[in-house]
Amino acid sequence: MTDVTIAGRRVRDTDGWAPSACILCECNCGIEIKVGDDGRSFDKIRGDHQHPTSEGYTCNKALRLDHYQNGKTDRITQPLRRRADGTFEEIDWDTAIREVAAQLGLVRDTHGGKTIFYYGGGGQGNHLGGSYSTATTRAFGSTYRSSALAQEKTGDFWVSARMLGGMTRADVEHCEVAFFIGKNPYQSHGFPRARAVLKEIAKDPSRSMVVIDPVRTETAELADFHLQVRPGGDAYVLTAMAAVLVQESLTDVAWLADHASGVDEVVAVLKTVDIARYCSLADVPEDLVRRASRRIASASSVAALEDLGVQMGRDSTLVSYVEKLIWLLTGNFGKSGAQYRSSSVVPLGRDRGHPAGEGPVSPVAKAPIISGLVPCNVIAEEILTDHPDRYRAMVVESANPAHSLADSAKMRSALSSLELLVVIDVAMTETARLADYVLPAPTQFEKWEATFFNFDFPRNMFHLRRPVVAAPDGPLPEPEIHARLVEASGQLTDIDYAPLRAAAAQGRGEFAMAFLTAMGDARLAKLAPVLLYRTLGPTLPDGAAAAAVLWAAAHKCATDNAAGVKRAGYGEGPAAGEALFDAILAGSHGVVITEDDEAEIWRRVKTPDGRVQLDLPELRSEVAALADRSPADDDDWPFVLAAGERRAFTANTIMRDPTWRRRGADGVLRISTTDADGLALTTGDRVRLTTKRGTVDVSIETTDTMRSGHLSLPNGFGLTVQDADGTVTTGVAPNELTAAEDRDPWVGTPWHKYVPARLEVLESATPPTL
Ligand SMILES: Nc1nc2c(c(=O)[nH]1)N[C@H]1C(S)=C(S)[C@@H](COP(=O)(O)OP(=O)(O)OC[C@H]3O[C@@H](n4cnc5c(=O)[nH]c(N)nc54)[C@H](O)[C@@H]3O)O[C@H]1N2
Ligand SMILES: Nc1nc2c(c(=O)[nH]1)N[C@H]1C(S)=C(S)[C@@H](COP(=O)(O)OP(=O)(O)OC[C@H]3O[C@@H](n4cnc5c(=O)[nH]c(N)nc54)[C@H](O)[C@@H]3O)O[C@H]1N2
Ligand code: SF4
Ligand SMILES: [Mo]
Repeated sequence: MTDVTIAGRRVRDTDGWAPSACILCECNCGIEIKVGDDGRSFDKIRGDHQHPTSEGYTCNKALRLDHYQNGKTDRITQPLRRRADGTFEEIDWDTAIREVAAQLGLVRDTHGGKTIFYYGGGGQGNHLGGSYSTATTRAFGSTYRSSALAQEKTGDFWVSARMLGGMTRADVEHCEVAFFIGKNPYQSHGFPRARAVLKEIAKDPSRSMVVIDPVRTETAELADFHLQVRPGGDAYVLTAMAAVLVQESLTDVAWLADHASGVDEVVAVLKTVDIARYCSLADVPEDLVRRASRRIASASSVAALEDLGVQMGRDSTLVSYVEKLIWLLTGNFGKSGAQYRSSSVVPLGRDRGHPAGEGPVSPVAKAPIISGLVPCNVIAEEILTDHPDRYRAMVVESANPAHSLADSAKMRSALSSLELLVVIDVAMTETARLADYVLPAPTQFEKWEATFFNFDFPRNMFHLRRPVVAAPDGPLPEPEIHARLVEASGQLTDIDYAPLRAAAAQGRGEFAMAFLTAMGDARLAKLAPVLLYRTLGPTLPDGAAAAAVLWAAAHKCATDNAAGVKRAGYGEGPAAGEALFDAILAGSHGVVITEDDEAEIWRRVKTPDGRVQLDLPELRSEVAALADRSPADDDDWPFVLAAGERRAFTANTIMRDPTWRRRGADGVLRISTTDADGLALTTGDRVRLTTKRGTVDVSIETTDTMRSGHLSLPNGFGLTVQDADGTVTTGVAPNELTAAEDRDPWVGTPWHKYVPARLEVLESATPPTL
């Protein structure tokens, strides 16, 4: 095999396999792709053994990535402008950029830049382009933004910031006990080599797995303790577990004395908990809850992972808090196999941790802004109002909010009522179809790309991916789109670039000095990403201009994590930042960026007294108040629907070609065998599913893995793509059924896993209604 050259650059290893990464979940496993003779098709995909964390591992989904690159995806390759009749016309880039910039400028001048809202910035595989968006938003005076993180992780961010000074992760690979709460890593992953690690834990008699999930998932099947909780009962079962630790004197008193504040306040509440009653409210046997809690207490290390089952549940923030109490009361932070705070090239979840009511809020709904993100569930109501501060224009980049946010009908009407909607995407998505302008980007295999989801310990890594195939004529990479928009705003010109370009031509040291000087100018500082892209960018090898922003990020990483970066072999001082950046540029299979020890974790605990904070008074009071409430039962809605389950072949909305799925093509509604028998239903029958927000018809699959009263629909379905024969819609879009107002009282995250529902039988022998 010979090298392949794209635009004069060698991009393939000599044996014809090009290193890249899977872009379908946050793990971003390293892969190698063999491109066919046509220069486009992905003939073969295999795990990349040189990748520092996945080490050759992939799941079934990576092998289907050709459907993203070459499938029926409604790819867009020219900028599009909406005509008065709602159809689109192709326009050239100069026109597109000029008009978009003019219209953003008009909204800013008429209503203020704060009425321009930015959404997205990357899916599971692409954050590099979105990192240039801050220059665009600042150029047009926009301040409010959000992304998918504000419908899943913000409760966790808020609690973690206040208890531990920032986001934590779990070292599942090395733990004695793995503890999964509303998380099914067998399908959804969430840590490297998940299936292999789960199997290792399951077969090792000295290790255990505890799972809290209403479904006997593939993960629960491997567990030693499966607490098959009533949907929405998590606050009770977790509080019962924390209470067992306190009431059976299983807490790590010495560790708490050394490391924690606020212990007495929390212990006082947990002492009063009626464990038997809470277990019965959660519908989990008390004996099982006690045994699981004792196993956690006796372990040398516990890695706990909560995810959407609770983060999109009714008590999500409360549950995030109690879940952390359990591992903190047992001393499971700051050591191998437990929770940690990691290094990062670009940090996520940068919340300052304001107590409730004290932090920034959104302009109309006054909803708390966590980590800079407006809660997704209030976006539509902040548009559909006559409030003077309502959002009037929106830029959506690499996201599909018309499909992925709660209440699609309301979201569609909000997006349609904007004065301006600009969408930057690779495909004509549900959101793009509502846009005034659609700006096409190359796919993630046609450009330099990276994710910022790297939070491993003790070795953390970063993977800058090279293009694998050539982009078609037409699309522009996101950094180029942002640079052109900023330039069209008139805020950056060649005069600003000239000194930096001259310095870059002399070398990185000279560039660093010139860049520092430029950052002293507030106007330039706020546009830094584009400034880097236009000046340092062109000097980077192999056309890696998009990586320019990583130069500053690498320097910051080396300053913030000096010891870890040094241990990873990059030296010290400013030279370490340069060495790290060069390694990232050269390391096409991913590179280790830091080698941490446990002291590093504690150094990152930036709480006021440097100790972990157990007592968050508002949430402690809510734990105490659990005694006075019970899970709601509503005769109108005999079922609870989990809207958006991860299955073997689901992937948010990045995989638009329905034929990518080898199994589960229809996206069936799962229902317990008990309930199906009661309705005389069987797999393949059709039902009408109704929630307060919508009604859909769907095929069912019966299963004995589910509790009676529980239903589940997969995520990523209900996409409409153009086919030679017209349009095809596959399965049900979950957010036709969810309501924007159903959200967490603390941070506004949605209740997608707790949607009250009812069923009618459509096609079956007997038609009763439950
Ligand atoms: N295959 C696949 N993997 C993915 C993705 C994908 O689309 N497909 N998406 C990625 C993304 S973006 C994310 S955020 C992660 C999400 O990963 P997960 O959170 O693991 O995924 P889910 O299947 O949405 O929810 C997890 C579990 O919550 C359970 N659950 C439902 N209701 C409740 C409840 O009331 N209490 C409890 N305790 N559990 C409940 C469900 O039964 C399910 O097993 O997955 C990532 N990985
Ligand atoms: N009911 C319900 N709703 C949910 C969930 C659920 O469990 N239930 N899960 C939620 C979760 S956890 C998440 S993370 C969100 C995800 O929802 P979103 O954040 O909206 O993201 P995706 O569906 O991944 O959409 C990514 C978009 O990026 C585009 N794209 C792909 N590659 C590129 C590229 O290189 N450049 C650009 N510019 N665009 C590109 C794709 O075409 C697609 O339109 O969905 C959420 N919605
Ligand atoms: S675990 Fe599977 S879906 Fe996630 S990145 Fe790896 S191969 Fe892709
Ligand atoms: Mo997600």
